[in-house]
Amino acid sequence: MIDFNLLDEIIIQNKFFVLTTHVNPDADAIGSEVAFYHILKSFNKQVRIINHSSTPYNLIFLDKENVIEKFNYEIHSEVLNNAEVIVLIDLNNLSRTVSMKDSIENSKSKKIYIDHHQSPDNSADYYFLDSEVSATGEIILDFLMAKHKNLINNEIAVPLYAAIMTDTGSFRFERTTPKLHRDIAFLIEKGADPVGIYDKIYDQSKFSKLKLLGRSLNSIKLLYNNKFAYMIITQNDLIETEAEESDTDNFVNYNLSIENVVLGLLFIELKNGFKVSFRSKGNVRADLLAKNFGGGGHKNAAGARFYNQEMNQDIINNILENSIEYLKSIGV
Ligand SMILES: [Mn+2]
Repeated sequence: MIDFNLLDEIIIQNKFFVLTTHVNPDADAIGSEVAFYHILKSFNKQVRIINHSSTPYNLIFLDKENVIEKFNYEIHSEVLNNAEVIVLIDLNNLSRTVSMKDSIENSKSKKIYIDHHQSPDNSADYYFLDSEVSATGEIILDFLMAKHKNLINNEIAVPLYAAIMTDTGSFRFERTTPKLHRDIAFLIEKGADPVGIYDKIYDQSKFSKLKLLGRSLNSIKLLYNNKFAYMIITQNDLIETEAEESDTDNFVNYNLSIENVVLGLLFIELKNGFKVSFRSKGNVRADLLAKNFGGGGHKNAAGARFYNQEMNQDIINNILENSIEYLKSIGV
């Protein structure tokens, strides 16, 4: 159980907060940051949001007041050093802040994690973690429902709804509980519009994204009695379709839409390395697989990044073989 009284105390006792999140932020990351920003503002705190990555184009509407800044060492290392509290949202491993990591580590500020992933590192002073909930946005919503229900207005309801809608796969993943639906109903009463928010996030894609999705689907291969699927996106695919890395969000889930598939991987070649997303069904543990390669995540959704490593056939085969060994080991 998260100690929300402690979170309250930290808010009351400090004046200057910097919020940040992980590389390649999703709607849970951005929505939770924006919601927490407004919570702190309603306590008359000084708040800045500084991220390593720019905000993906389909999530810019969540940052209505345009308060999210992109990290620039010259400008922001001093800001991070002067912050009383750095709030790390939707991550629990400092390396996920990439270019900001050293400045955060060296800052004399208190550091807190608000997150729903497993296996946190020990970089923070305070941990507000719950790996049993669907989204970091749900932790923030729990905090508000427990302590400050009256603060929930449109400015907070919209980003929290977006955070939770996306991390629950539009309210269908395992942790979509009756309690979550009841709290979401409250957000809708406070002005979160399910039709409009879904449309902005998922149905205003650039054509380039759809072209890239087409290529990814074309690349799918089935292994291990058709229970294991994977797809590959190369830099060439990204360049030729003019799509962006953030466009690939959710592509990996298409693997699991194939009958009998219980494990799906997506390999994406980056400018300086590559990343692999793991998705699974039921008791097949995506997080354990990702962990073999220095990554992590949730039971059924995880990832690993390989910096400065070429994505060649050998390393792909190695990861595929490792995955098959794992499936064998658990008797799938
Ligand atoms: Mn999340």
